[in-house]
Amino acid sequence: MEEPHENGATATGAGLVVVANRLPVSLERDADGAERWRRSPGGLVSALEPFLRAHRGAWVGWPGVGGTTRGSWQDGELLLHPVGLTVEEVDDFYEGFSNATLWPLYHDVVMPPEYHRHWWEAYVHVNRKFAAAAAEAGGPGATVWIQDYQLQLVPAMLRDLRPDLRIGFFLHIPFPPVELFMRLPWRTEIVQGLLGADLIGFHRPGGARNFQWLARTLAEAEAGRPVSDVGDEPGRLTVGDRTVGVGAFPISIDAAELDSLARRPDIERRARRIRADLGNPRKIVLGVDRLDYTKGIDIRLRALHELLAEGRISARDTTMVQIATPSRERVEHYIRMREDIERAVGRMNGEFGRVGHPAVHYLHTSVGREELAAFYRAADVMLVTPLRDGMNLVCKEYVACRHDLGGALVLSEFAGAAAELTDALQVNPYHLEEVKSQLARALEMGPAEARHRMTAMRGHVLTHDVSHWARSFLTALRGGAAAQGGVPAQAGETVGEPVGAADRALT
Ligand code: GDG
Repeated sequence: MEEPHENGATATGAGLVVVANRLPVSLERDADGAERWRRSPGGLVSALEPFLRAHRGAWVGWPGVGGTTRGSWQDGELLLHPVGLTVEEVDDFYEGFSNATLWPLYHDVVMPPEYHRHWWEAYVHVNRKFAAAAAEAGGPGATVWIQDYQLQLVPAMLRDLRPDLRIGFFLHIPFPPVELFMRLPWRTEIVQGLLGADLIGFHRPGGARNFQWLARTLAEAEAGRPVSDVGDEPGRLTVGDRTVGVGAFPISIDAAELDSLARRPDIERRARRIRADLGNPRKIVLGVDRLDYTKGIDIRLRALHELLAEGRISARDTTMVQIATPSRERVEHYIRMREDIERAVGRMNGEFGRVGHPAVHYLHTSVGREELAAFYRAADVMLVTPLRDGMNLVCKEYVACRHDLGGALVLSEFAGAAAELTDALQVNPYHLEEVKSQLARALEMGPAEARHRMTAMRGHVLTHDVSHWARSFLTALRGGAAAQGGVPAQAGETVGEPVGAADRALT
């Protein structure tokens, strides 16, 4: 990465701006106070960065360390525009309102959300900072794409500052059932904040429909075209003299990149080495998650425990690996959940492990991307059991890595991905007996059935990749804004434009 340098590019402004809680680079501070920038890899970054670079675009976000302030800088073709947060803002806006109010509320209240007025005030204040930074970064008539639950007030704030902009918003987590959303003391403000966008995207049509209902109920929006289950054409709402698109845009991964990574001989060798290091068990079961209470790690451990206790499987020939990436380590619920999971792992190993052969290998760490691909290649069964998940990219990554058409996927029906990966062995994670029986079935699945299921899932994942996601959102955003240029929104109207050369740069 180019060494950051101050740059005056904001004077003219970018034509395309992404606004996300985090920048695609993180500032890290050593114990002696020295600061270093590190690229933070991730699906969103790899999807949007080439596209942004092709447009000489800008990325607005927090650099990841409280208490730093610095100006924007150019990184090659990309303008990075940091939003500095104080340590208190990180506590109240990020760990508080974003991760201890909105995150559990939007994930079916699997943990009780906390409602604190000073957290909300920090959320409003920080959203205003992001809106101001986006207003500064965008050139005349620019397209601005705001990402995720931390920034739901930014669309309306930005529209007030810069009515010339075309504004899109995408929510990466589930949008909750209306009964749950209605508990939020600041529900109207959030809905009004989102309605500042020209297009609001969700993973699933159900979330988009919930939002349409709430917008009509809380913000006097008028119903336009309903959200349909198929196609990229969004539903519509009318707010005053504006039209707002509301639709489902299921996110995905860079499937081709992962497919070729997994085919590399060194990754194959590493996968064999992993199997050997685990003692060449007959079956390897894998879980890969951020250590989060929504991911159902406890459920899969319980299922494995009971299968072992009932003698339906044996720790002599079945080994589980759980990679649990550290996450939100200062939030109370996460501290307790980590203790519970580590206790469950310890109990299982105490009961079923042998010297040198634990039943569960638990890695509380983040592994490199190549290592991750090798684990996906090595695993006979992938367990993805969230209680609720907006999409879940891990299951798509597993599928992308299985060019050998081997391996079985056990997938929660409450992950957004379940609507697409219908050939997975689907489970209700609240139904322990079902999780057990599907896990047992996956462990016994014959190669012909595995091949049949994996072929169907790969057919979907390799054709519906992250570029497809970004392109369909941005195309709908252009069409949506164009429709507002004169033609009033009507049920059944056609939106969307041909994909231009700039959009093709994404692929
Ligand atoms: C949110 C929504 C939605 C995990 N451990 C390691 C590692 N990872 C990578 C995975 C995957 C990503 O992190 C996790 O993505 P998920 O989609 O599974 O989950 P969230 O982080 O909760 O993401 C989710 C997503 O946003 C996108 O919209 O799908 O529903 O909650 O890419 O591979 N990567 C590496 N080492 C690890 O140890 N390299």
